[in-house]
Amino acid sequence: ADNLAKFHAEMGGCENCHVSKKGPTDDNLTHENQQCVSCHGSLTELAAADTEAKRKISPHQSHLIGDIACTSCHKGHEASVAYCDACHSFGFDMPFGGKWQRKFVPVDVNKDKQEQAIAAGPRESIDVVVVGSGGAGLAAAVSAAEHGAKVIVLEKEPLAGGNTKLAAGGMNAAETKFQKKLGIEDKVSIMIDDTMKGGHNVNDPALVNILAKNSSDSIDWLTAMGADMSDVGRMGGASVNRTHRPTGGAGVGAHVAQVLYTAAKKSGADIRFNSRVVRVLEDNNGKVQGVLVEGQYTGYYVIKTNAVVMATGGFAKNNERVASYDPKLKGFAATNHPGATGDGLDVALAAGADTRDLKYIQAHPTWSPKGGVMVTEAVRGNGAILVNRDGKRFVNEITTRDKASAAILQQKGASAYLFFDDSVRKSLKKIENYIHLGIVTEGSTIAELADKMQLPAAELEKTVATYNDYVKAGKDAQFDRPNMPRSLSVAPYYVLEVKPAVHHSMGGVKIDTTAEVLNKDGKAITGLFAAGEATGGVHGANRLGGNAISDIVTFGRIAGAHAAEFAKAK
Ligand code: FAD
Ligand code: MEZ
Repeated sequence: ADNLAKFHAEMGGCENCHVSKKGPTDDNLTHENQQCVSCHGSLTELAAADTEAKRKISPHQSHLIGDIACTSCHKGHEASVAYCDACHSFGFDMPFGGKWQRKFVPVDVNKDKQEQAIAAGPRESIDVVVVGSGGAGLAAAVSAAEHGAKVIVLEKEPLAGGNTKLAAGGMNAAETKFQKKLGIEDKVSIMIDDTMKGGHNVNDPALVNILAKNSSDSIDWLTAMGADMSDVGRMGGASVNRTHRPTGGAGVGAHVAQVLYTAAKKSGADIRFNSRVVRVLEDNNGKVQGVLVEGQYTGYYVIKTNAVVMATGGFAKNNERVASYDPKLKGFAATNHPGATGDGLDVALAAGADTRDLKYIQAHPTWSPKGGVMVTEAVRGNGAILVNRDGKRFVNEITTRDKASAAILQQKGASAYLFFDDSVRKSLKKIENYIHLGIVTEGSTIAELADKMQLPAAELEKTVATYNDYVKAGKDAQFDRPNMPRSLSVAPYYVLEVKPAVHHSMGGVKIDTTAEVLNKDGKAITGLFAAGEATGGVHGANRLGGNAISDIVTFGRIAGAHAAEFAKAK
């Protein structure tokens, strides 16, 4: 046997995995995954066995969320590939394993089959279809259910969470109960000013207004569902600490996405994986009538609905597309999940949506080339500094991302080193993940660390001593860094190499304040809503760290509520 399917068929025929010889009956591969678990054990059991075997990194334990199907990695009729390898390179020894690769397949392939499925008519009907199971989609699904709608969520990837599950640093919100408890004085108006300034005033002020005004309520909404958003830190471009995340500074995205996923499931949402929406179907007047789905195993089919929420995220992982809007980013790595390719944008464009700000694409300054992962801005927010190959600081570390990325690219080798001490490590749980991944170098003294990294030891010691003097004086005389929460003087010390990677597409489809998608005449497309990174206008030319999670929760809620109300009124 040269693949898992043949291997299993030799033991007991196709029915070893499938209900019948005809193959899978749904795109979640529900029956097939039950078969895997019944023979091999659950993910939790397999992770426990990995711990017993003292594997440092277990392929069965991760930051991924939701009900992770065995078939996300273990494939029957093709080579099995660890999903983690879309970002990492763990090189797990998988049975019948292959190398991670993903080719972008445009949404308009197989036109004939698509037309046949449309001609066959709808297979089912539902109040609201949500496209995408990231934070915006799941928030929309929960909110639509809260407003009385029955919901189907369609997700093209084999698992939930999109980019949301990767979010690290936190969610921005102003005038929250958690800020109040910590004595942080903030105002909705300051969040608006920071967001507009960070976005170079290219943002749609009406959308920014909604973002900031609803941010505290969105924190409360998540908290009421069981989220822990009690730790408050600072991201670049913010005037005050307003970035909310779980206790101790744990990653925000996997937590929020899991809370929303659980709530969406509880609300009765039917979440279908391996299910790509390739077309929004409209009548002759441009009113939404349904969606055409490309089920990876069940083929093309139509769902009838009058209300569709496009929550398909951005396109930062599609470098061809990125470079077509911003040629400077050609060849750059990306921080994003593999599904961030922009097919949702193509679907919305075909449905007549207008777009804005597509040329504004953000590079995150601190991506680790060693680990293939983004290192959260919260590390800098909590006190880390950036140094170059001469061991010198060169920028206000918590300036906005466009400026920090540009400054790093100007350094020798177009990369920099993130330096911090043990007090920073202890202040932020997320750092443990980077240590676990083996991408951080440790030294018991600054000189030892510098030697390990081939950095000039005396210069690095001088840089750190000077920075510590600034912390004491409360003023960064060199780069005017506004927040210096702690001096860097507790051994051991840590360093990792970082460079910019494509992170966020600020542009997307145009929406109004009710999350309705607008066409080129500025009119709403009846029944089409959108939220999250798929949209443009909230972040202008440059997004502030922490504002995306705020955006997707608030606008996801708004889109879900309006879609449900619209469906009810039909
Ligand atoms: P996503 O979460 O990306 O979800 C979109 C989903 O739609 C995906 O699952 C995708 O597969 C699916 N999809 C796409 N097209 C189709 C289709 N045609 N049919 C069906 N499904 C489709 N922001 C912050 O505010 N704070 C942070 O700390 C933070 N950290 C980040 C860290 C990383 C590593 C990354 C990559 C981003 C981070 N961001 C952060 C940004 C933020 O996570 C994203 O902007 C946000 O989560 C996007 O949410 P979304 O729901 O719009 O899209
Ligand atoms: O908003 C973001 O993208 C963010 C805060 C990322 C991070 O550095 O953690």
